[in-house]
Amino acid sequence: MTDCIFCRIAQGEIPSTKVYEDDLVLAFRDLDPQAPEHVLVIPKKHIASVLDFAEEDRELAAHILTVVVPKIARELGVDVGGFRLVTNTGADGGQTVGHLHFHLLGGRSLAWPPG
Ligand code: DGP
Repeated sequence: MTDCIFCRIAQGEIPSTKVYEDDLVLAFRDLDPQAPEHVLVIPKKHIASVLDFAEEDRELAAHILTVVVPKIARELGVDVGGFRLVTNTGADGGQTVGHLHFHLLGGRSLAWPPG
């Protein structure tokens, strides 16, 4: 989708600070970090939100959760102290970009519940 900012980042049309990339997934630093480590993990394919994962995306979803997120967490060093993985969904969930993304936040003690 050419009007999707994260599709444009995935295609390299908009610069980002990459922390991980493979054929299916890109992870880059959030423009407005809410923690010392704040990375966005996105599928390169346009998926609007976690509600839009289709049957054909099973391997992609598993890849993100079982390979990509643990690898990034270990590389950032937040696996030891802990971190938060969250995907805001829809207006009440606070989603502002309509391309599925997982926030990986760490490097400080995070409060709960979120606002
Ligand atoms: P959400 O509110 O959950 O949809 O999160 C969207 C996040 O995306 C927000 O934390 C700011 C970040 N963001 C928006 N535009 C850009 C951008 O152009 N570059 C980067 N690196 N992050 C962006």
